[in-house]
Amino acid sequence: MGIESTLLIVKPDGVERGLVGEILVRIERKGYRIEKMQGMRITEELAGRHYAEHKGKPFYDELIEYITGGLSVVVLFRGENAIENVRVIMGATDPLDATPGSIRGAYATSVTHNLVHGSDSAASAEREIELFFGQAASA
Ligand code: DAT
Ligand code: MG
Repeated sequence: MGIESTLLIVKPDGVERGLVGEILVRIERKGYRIEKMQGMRITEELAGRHYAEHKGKPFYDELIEYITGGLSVVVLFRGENAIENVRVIMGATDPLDATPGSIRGAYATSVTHNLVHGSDSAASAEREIELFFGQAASA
């Protein structure tokens, strides 16, 4: 709650499909501001640290292959209740469950290729921002 920072990733399918602008504009128009942004190909090492909580799950290998398979755009958004609101704008993890007005509900068809990542808690946001932008960025 309050003014928060959160990490959003437009995953490789979003970049390949030319949806970066469409995705970011929804979050900007809701009221959040881009503080940092970088295009990068996420390495296996970074992907493994980012998705450490999912290690050992049946979808883990596919997830790592997908997130490292092309260019991603990594964004630090900041504003009032940013963490929870960005998750709402993204929609549920499985696009079948996502509301049609959400990013995943509007543009994604598969739970693997679900276009975006967003931090799911204050602890995750702090950890992920540090991982992608370094400690100074998460203050
Ligand atoms: P979210 O990305 O909504 O935070 P998560 O953290 O539970 O969801 O999972 C991370 C990613 O892993 C998710 O965006 C897509 C993939 N994933 C999750 N559950 C899956 C499943 N049952 N089958 C295939 N991929 C899955
Ligand atoms: Mg998650």
